[in-house]
Amino acid sequence: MGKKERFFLKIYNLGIIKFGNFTLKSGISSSIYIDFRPIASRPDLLIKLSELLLQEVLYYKFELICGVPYAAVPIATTLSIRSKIPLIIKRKENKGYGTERMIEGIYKKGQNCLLVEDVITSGDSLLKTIVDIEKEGLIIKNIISILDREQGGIENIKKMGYKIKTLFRIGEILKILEEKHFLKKQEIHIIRLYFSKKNRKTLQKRISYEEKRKKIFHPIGKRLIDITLKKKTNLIVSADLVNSKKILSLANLLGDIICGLKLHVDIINDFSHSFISSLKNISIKKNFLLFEDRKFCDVGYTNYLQFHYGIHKISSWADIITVHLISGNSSIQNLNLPENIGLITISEMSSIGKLFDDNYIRKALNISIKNPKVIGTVAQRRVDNRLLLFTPGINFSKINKNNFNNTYIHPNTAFEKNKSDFIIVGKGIYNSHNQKKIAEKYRKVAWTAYENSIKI
Ligand code: 5BU
Repeated sequence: MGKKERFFLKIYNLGIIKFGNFTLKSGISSSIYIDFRPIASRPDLLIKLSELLLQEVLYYKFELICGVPYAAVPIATTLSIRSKIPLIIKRKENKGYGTERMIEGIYKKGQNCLLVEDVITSGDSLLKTIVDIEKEGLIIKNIISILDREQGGIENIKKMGYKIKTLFRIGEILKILEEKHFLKKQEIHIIRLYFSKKNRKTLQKRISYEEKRKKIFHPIGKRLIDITLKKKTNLIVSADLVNSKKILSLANLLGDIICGLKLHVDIINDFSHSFISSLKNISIKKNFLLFEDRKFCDVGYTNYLQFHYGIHKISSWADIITVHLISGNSSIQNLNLPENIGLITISEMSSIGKLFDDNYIRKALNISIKNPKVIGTVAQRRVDNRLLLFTPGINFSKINKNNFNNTYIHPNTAFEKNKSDFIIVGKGIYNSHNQKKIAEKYRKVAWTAYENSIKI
């Protein structure tokens, strides 16, 4: 057994591998979780680890070192102390006051920085960090990580033109642990199942609507998929108009090519229940669902009141409603949701400067997965296969004159990269001179992108 392997057995004893049901930062679900943070409390092991990592990057030229926050920060710090190469610190989020810098430390534009990561899964969070560092004018050519979970991340990063090395690969360390009898029978079973070729393929592959339908038990989730398959449309139009007649005419015009119409009922100047009943009739005739994007965000009881009472009486007509989880599980537990209404949670918003961070998103996804009334979630990343993923902030053009600080992505990115299931388009359609033509274009592009993404 080599030096590297002996080192791994030492850190394994710190409890860095946990078994259970986890949602990773990338949105992928996993039965094993690997966490290198305990090493930070063992200076002797941190020094050993930094020596092993430095050997890997011996021939790389770099003038700065940066760790992906937070797990890799103590590791990068030790690397910096041992190599005498300066450290810079990448913030996870903007402080919101003072200099608002994302990178702390002393550096000059054009300097070459070595990036240090602990675990690579999909590579998405690493690529986000790279974007932030490159924005500061620094150059990243080389990346070093401790462990590759062998779930496509390394390939994704290499595809973007970066050189990446890892100390360990999951397959090889699990083999050592098994050989040295460090694992219980049950643990070996869980690992084999999770990392089997078939499972790896399913984790990387997008799940088709037919397969998702089997995983979703809520009748509204099933109905939405049935409509989508029947009409070959995964397009939801956001009718953010303040006049009820305009909404009705948009619904009539686009009803045949959408699977859902999304409303913000509280912006309609002339709201009335006769408007709602006309809209409901169109939705039945043309076979699409009505989404009320109320984003309930108060404590449970207030959410309940806002949902059932007031002039809008949302619970009497909506097929689907959106809810924030900012006040925790109780925001959805006490809604007294009728069986024929599905919930969409907001795990992450599309706005520039959003406050959602990885931790919040992970917790929101965990609540969403456990609640059978939740049919899906909104997020700008891939999520667990058991949820339907809805993506707003969609436009053919990324740079949009009237973006009002929303981030826009192309439908292809939503389906192919994020494995989204539905796109939500507002201004891109209702502001157009030819709403029907442009909506049909969004439908076609989105449907083709979905079909292409199943083949990947
Ligand atoms: P747009 O005109 O395509 O930007 O409209 C997007 C709609 O989606 C609009 O009604 C927003 O309120 C809604 N939205 C969003 O843009 N971003 C989010 O993260 C969420 C909803 Br959640």
